[in-house]
Amino acid sequence: MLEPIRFQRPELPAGAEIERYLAAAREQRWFSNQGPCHRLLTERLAQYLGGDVSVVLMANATLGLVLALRTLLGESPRGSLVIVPSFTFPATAQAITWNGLQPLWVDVEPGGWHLDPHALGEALAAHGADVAGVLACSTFGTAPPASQSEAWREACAEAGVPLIVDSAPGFGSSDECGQLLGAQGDAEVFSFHATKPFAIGEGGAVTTSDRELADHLTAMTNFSFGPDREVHSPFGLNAKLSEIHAAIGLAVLDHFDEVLDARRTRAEQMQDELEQAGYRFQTGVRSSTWQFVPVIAPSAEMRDAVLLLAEERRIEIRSYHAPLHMLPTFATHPSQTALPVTEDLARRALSLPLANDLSEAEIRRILAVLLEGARSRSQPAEVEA
Ligand code: T4K
Repeated sequence: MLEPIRFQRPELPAGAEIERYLAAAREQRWFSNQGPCHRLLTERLAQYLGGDVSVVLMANATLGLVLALRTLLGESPRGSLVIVPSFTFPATAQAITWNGLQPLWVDVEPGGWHLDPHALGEALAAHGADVAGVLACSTFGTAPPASQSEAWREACAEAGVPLIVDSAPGFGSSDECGQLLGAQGDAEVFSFHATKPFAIGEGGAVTTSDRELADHLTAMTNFSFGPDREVHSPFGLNAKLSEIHAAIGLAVLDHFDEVLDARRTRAEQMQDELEQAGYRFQTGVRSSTWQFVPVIAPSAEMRDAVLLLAEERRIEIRSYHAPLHMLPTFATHPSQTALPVTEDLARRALSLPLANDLSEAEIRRILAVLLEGARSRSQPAEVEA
């Protein structure tokens, strides 16, 4: 019987590589609350991003989103609506509702599957002062084209609302100009969860070009204590990254370029073969971090056939999460208009397995399922015709 292929199989650095950094925390007997590993990782991640943004480490990206929304939209936001795509992971919307705000779903554009700038403009115009802010997403970690990111920024500046970008899997991705993610909007949020390319177990970061905002967010992660030991906001909480996770992050960073190379080589091989068979990939995906391999099947029927065949062949190919506006939990929140692109992409979406060490034989097994699954659905239609 064939070995199963898991959707993901994360790796952490070897113990000795982690211990090399953790030794400083042991020596100082300092294991949380911004110890030596935390400080070094903050500095090295900012350098990795080019030195122009500040990095605030978080216990996970969900808390990063909760705090970025709370801080940027204010403790009494001007409206309660946060414009957000529905084609994303539930945590994006949960961070909004945790703040007592409500999502206003907007559509994505068909090429890159990011927040459609045109739909954003319409939503801002239609809802005016009821809009508290915008939460755009790089749901799959791929950078939007520079012009699109700029269009989001301009629309938000014109409307006078903050822009936050959830780029959870995208630490290390760059756009067509080579600009690394991390400088989008007023703040950008990354996840370092085990299943992300920058995998440390649990963790995340908020990046921002605004140093004052970074200091404020840092205090928020630590119960909003100021240097005077006074509590400065009732909304502080504990969102600190521990020293052991920071030590893992430092060890990950030492080999991160190799990890990205390994993921890109494998994903590009799949992309090259699948595009020839009619499967579609996101615009700009070549310089993504590839948390997994997101792909759009030529039709919903082919997508379903692939999922069935994958199960038979013991390969954990997934669809993607249902669009959030279609989930009962979130369905009561308003949509700007119908979301035809989101719904079409979701019906045809496939998420293919990826791992740093996915073997050639495993890649061939995955590709065989996609190529055969697509053929098995197209055959009867051709016969009938
Ligand atoms: N925004 C976006 C756009 C996100 O995608 C996410 C997280 C967030 C915000 C929030 O970030 P965090 O607060 O988590 O930092 C996983 C992750 O749990 C989740 O972090 C991630 N998105 C999401 C896309 O993927 P599941 O429910 O798919 O995980 P699960 O348990 O099904 O595991 C996936 C695969 O990995 C399976 O094949 C099992 C395998 N696995 C998993 C773990 C944790 C392993 O082999 N080893 C492991 O240690 O959500």
